[in-house]
Amino acid sequence: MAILWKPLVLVAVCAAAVAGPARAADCSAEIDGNDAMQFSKASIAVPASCKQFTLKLKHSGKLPKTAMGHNWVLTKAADMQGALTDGIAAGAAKNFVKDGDARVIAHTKLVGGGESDAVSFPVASLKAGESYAYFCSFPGHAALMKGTLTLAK
Ligand code: CU1
Repeated sequence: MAILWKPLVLVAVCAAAVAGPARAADCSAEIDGNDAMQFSKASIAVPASCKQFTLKLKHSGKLPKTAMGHNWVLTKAADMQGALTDGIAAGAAKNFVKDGDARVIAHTKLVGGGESDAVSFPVASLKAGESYAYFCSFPGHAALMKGTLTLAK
């Protein structure tokens, strides 16, 4: 009997190996912000095969958004500082994002401990080879809370 089932196991292992790369691209990512002013990811790769990409932001801490609020803002890396400065000036009521800021590709609202928010954006708004940055625009947070986003092949 032992000789009979061995080829079956081999077939199953091969099938799993083939299924891996062939499965549909993951068109979403989840990122965590915490009470220590940290994001759980330093980079995100968006598969080019996705039409829309969804980012879910979760605040895993306990502090209220007035003290330790987090958002997730996406811009070109070169636009980050300008969008950040204008976002901070816009204030908490605007989620620290300037109204109609064309540099901002996508952003969530500001969330406090235990809260979450999600944003979807068209992958066509990203260009291959361009360097994008995501960050939290709550005053003072972007020094630590930032990462890079790229369009993956
Ligand atoms: Cu933050």
